[in-house]
Amino acid sequence: MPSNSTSFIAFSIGANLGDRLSSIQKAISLLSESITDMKCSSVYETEPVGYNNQPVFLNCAICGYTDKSPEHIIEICKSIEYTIGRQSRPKWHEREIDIDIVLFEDCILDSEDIAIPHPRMHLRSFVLQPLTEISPDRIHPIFNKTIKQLLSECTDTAEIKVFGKPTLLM
Ligand code: PH2
Ligand code: MG
Ligand code: MG
Repeated sequence: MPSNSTSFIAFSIGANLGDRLSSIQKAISLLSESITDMKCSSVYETEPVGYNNQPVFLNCAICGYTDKSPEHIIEICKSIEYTIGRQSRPKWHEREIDIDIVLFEDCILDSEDIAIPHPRMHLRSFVLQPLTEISPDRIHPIFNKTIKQLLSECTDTAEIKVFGKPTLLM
C-alpha cells in the first residue's frame, strides 16, 4: 500500500469489563489520531456471542480513511488496547477493550496474524448493525454485498440495543 494514498478503514470496538463506555471512548479518541474523516456509530449493548458465560458488551463501529498499512494499524490497535489496560485471557473471553479491523478498502488478507475482512463480521449483528449506521453501502470484497445487505441476511439472534452516543474527548 503506497503511503501517500488513503484507504477506507472500518473498525469494530467492544468492551465488557471495567468502565466499558469510558474505555470505548478512549479507544475512539486514540484511533482518531490515525484516521481522517472519522465517523462513529451509536454505542450498543450486546449479548455475548460465542462464549456466553461473560458480562454483556458495549460495541460500536468507526470508519474513516488512513494512509497507513493494515499491518501498521494492527500494531496501533494493540498498543491502544495495552494503554487502556487489556489483560490477556483466552480467545472470545471477557476483555477490557477489543479493537478489530473489519474492512480495509477492498483488501483481502488472510495470514497467521492478519485476517481482513474480519472472518466473522458477516455473522455478527453486533458488528453489522453499528457499521450499517455509518457505512451501509460499503461493499464486502468477498461476498460482493453491501453491509446493509449482509445485515438483512444475518441470522444472529443475540440481543442488541442502543446504549447511547459516544461523547468524544478529542
Ligand atoms: N467479541 C468477541 C466474542 N463475542 N460478543 C459481543 N456481543 N461483542 C463482542 O465484541 C464480542 C462478542 C470476540 O472478539
Ligand atoms: Mg474481536
Ligand atoms: Mg481483537
